[in-house]
Amino acid sequence: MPTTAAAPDVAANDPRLAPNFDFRPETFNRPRLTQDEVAAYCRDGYVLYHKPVLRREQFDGLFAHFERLLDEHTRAGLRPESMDTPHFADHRLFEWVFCDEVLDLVEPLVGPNIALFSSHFLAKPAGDGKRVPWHEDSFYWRDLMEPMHVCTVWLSLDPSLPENGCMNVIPNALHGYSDYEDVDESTNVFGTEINWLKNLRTDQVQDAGDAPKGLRVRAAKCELRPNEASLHDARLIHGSDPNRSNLRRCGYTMRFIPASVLYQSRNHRFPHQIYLARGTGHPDNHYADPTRDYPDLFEQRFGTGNSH
Ligand SMILES: O=C(O)CCC(=O)C(=O)O
Repeated sequence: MPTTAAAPDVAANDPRLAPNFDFRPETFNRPRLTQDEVAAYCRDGYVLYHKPVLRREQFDGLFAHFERLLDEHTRAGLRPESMDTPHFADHRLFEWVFCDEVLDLVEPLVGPNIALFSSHFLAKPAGDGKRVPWHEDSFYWRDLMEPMHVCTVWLSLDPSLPENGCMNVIPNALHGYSDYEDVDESTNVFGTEINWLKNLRTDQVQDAGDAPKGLRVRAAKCELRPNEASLHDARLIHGSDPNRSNLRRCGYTMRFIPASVLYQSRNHRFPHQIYLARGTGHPDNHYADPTRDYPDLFEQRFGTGNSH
């Protein structure tokens, strides 16, 4: 089925465009997730965090930094969606990736020993932003770690709305290892998709007749203001529609694993490395140095297009 959703433009005075800087005295208290939020994540495989993630100056700094990186990236002729593993080439990003405001958000979900698995600026330009096929991250990462335990913080840098292709999830769809088919990479961020969901727009998902037995198949939209986030489990089915609106959509995905996970780097399809963020690591893992850049590694990955 073709993906031809009409996406209306977003008005400049739309209240959903304003960054969430609604700070309260308890905003940065630990733990940053309530018991209900942790329970929702465990049950549904994701949770929406409609509270400020970063302090105002941190968010503004990250946003300005991203704009500079995006400018360099697109001037090199590359698609905005393909800003994968930028932290390999730019260790200044660890100022945000390893800040307490982010790590305190994932600690209730992955525990006190935390490693960074990956990061990606997934920017969909206004007008022709690509679709993200329905997928489970765990399918692509299945040989890389034991056990499979990745929590992605999807930090909204731009407003993330149904109109501009916000991320969508199928709550509680946590099988993790579905069957996949090829899709067109000229219109999709990567080239494979869960077969029974192939090319379905978010609003068509509830009609999909081929869902595995017992699976509740209604997609939920992860609508977020800038400086809010979603957190999702690697096994969750998720994806996003194309961006045909007048508004860019960018999320910074920061993917964390418990540091006790054994990471099998030799199985990675692309050159890759992990970093210890907090606490104690697994004795058999090698952790890269977050105070330096790895330009050679970044070059080897350059152009591969996505972190899956
Ligand atoms: O940004 C999107 O639309 C999808 C993101 C995604 O697939 C992920 O974070 O794993």
